[in-house]
Amino acid sequence: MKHSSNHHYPHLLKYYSDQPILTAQHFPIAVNSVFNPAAVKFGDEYLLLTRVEDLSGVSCLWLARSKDGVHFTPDPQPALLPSQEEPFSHVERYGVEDPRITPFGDTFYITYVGYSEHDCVTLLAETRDFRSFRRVAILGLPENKDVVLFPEKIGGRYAKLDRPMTQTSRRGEMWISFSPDLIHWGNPLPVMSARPHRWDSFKIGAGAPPIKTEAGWLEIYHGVKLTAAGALYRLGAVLLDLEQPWKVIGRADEAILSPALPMDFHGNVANVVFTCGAILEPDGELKVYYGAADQVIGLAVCPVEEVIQLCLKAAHRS
Ligand code: BMA
Repeated sequence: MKHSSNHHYPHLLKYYSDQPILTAQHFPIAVNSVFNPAAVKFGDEYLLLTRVEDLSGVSCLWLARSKDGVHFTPDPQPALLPSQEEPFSHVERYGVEDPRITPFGDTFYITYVGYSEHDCVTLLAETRDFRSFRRVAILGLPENKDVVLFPEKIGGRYAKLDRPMTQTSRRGEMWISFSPDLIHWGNPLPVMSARPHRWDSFKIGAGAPPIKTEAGWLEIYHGVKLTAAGALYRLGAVLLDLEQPWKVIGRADEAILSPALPMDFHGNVANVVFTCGAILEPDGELKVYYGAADQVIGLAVCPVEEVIQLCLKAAHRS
């Protein structure tokens, strides 16, 4: 994919454009913001399942379709509104947020976050055709978010990454857990923590669902640093062991995307780049769709091999 030659930006991911690829203005009704999309290829189309915050401040999930991965047209109606049905209505009252899509056979699983007076919980829905959607389960207790499903079973069980939050330190760490049926989850293990004094020093969470590579599961995650101006969100990369994905093979020292464009700085929440979806193309290009400043959607790209090498460089040093 041709991208603007923005070599003066230091990070590994390069902006496809210095303009957003999808904004509130593209939608058929007035909405506040469009951000943090899941991304997947389906037939001959690219799909983004975007988080859309309405004018009352409640988010729903809305599908947008594209032939080229760049020009997206939203569907006439949202895909998932906050549920009115038990048990989901208990945990989605204030909105559904930050979806991730994992293809699994001919089913597409959608992991997402429900927000309510009970704080945030992780949930699972499914679709086969991106026309009708079915909720499957509430995956766990609050406070938890940043939930991604692996696209294959690990040791015979489904596996997910998520981000429980500790109450005393407010630290957010990445955990893995397992399930025989996608409903009952257990055997949790910590995978990765925030790194003191680095760009990901405050909290971290999974971004795109893990991508299988020969070098390991590639996870594009977000990290937060607290600055005098507030939280600063960046993207990083880590390789996890293919058979024992709670083991880190290599975690890149550097952030691979950091707010640098005007749209990353100016929006509802300044200084945020946040991903819920990346697509690995057959030619090795990694397309990372990201929410810019919780307002619009941007696209950044890079050969996947460069991201892998950055992770392996860190592996060899440690
Ligand atoms: C996180 C999530 C994201 C959001 C980010 C920055 O906690 O809620 O949806 O993009 O904060 O505001």
